[in-house]
Amino acid sequence: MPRLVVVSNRVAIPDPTGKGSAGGLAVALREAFQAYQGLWFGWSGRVSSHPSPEPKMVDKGNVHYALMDLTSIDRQEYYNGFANRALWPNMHYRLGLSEFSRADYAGYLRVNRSFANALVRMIRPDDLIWVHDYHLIPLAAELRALGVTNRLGYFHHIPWPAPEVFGTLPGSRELLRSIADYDLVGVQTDLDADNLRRAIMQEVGATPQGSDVLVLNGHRTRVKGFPIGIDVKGFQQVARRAPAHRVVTQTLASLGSRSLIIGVDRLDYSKGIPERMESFERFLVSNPDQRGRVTFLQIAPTSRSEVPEYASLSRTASETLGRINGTLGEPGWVPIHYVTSAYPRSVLASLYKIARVGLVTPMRDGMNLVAKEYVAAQDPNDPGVLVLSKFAGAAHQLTDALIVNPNDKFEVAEAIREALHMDLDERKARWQRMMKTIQDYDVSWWADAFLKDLSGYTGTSKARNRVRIGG
Ligand code: GDG
Repeated sequence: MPRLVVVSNRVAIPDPTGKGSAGGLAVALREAFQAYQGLWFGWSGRVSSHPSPEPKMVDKGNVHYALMDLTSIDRQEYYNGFANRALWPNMHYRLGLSEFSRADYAGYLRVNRSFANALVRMIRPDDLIWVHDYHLIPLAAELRALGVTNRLGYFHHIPWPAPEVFGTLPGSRELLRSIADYDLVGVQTDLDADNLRRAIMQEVGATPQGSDVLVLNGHRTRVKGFPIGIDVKGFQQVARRAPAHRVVTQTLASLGSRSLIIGVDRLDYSKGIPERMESFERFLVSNPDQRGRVTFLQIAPTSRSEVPEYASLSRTASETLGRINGTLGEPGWVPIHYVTSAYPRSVLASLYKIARVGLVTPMRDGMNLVAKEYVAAQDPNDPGVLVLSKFAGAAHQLTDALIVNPNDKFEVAEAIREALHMDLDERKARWQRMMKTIQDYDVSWWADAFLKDLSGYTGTSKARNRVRIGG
């Protein structure tokens, strides 16, 4: 049996408090590793003036972690710079925010090369290698240049934009050529797959073979949608437990008979947080009878605070919050509660369950796991309603949510009204259909489907399809 080697920008060593890293990738991979043993290689999150070219090894449970430090220039150019100031905004259709710098791009390529140099020494001939996300697009090309012939897979967690959008980024052709060095490229939706295939064909001249395979310089790459899921059972178990945490009991006490609307997102401009607050404001203005009867809680853990656009978003969110609470609040009722710290998963699950409405309105999102977690946490006998942006990958699957355009505040406000007034039969019917989808396509399905495709293994049972580590 081949061994599984996962490579991602950050390596998330399990944190027993449950707070840890709030990123969706960390959550999904941690859950995937429950079933798959192996090696997880990536950045430790630490900066050092003279990082060792060899990773530091940590063994926990069934996973060996290989951790690389970066210099502060690496972090600035590779992570804050090219990955998060050029690629991230471009791939979320925010061209006005995309800042390209040649130095940052060189830093991005340099870190990918140094990761490949360290990783190549650890790879065994039959290892399956699964690389994650936009920080590491050139890794396959670097590994191939070092003679690696293993099966190489890449999963892209964020949207792949239309070729006309991606093509505005300097270096985009080189990135498309290097992504074609992977054997399998997974994206969140069929739309993303179509965008990426078109770009590789139009920009670097690959030829199609069948519906999802492209051939470039004699190498075949399959590009396909694998919508990421959540650990549904695990999340339901957490949600069923009694709400013991102070935050949950206080929220319940302060709500009284009011309805709760919840939003949970990293503080990121792709998530549409100030826009969502303004939609809620529009709802209160259009429905004055609802003032004092509903509270919107937005949990938004701070993220990427060294990147200037995130600092600016933080100011905008606070200003929008202050303005709305100042103009619409009343003694004894604050319309929007806004917190920027991270909470344990069990607290999130309890809050999702209490909330009548899950408000998930990103401007663009690869998938959005919060939408799925909100559905999983609901009481089957009295489920809440999901309001979901049409620009989240999740909207391709959760078609029984109230689907909205987050740019249209009137439309979102109307969906909030509809959600709060929806009768029990309709809430149950919509929830049951969404629940079936998230159960059928949970995180184990996602990892199994990707790895089965990558390894070319064609067994039928779930257990046989699993890839196990040799030691
Ligand atoms: C990227 C893509 C794609 C949030 N706050 C806390 C907390 N979280 C958890 C949520 C959820 C995860 O973080 C966020 O996942 P998302 O999918 O919503 O978003 P990104 O972080 O942007 O993830 C995204 C994902 O990768 C997976 O492929 O879906 O499109 O952008 O699980 O619950 N967790 C805890 N405390 C918090 O305060 N413990």
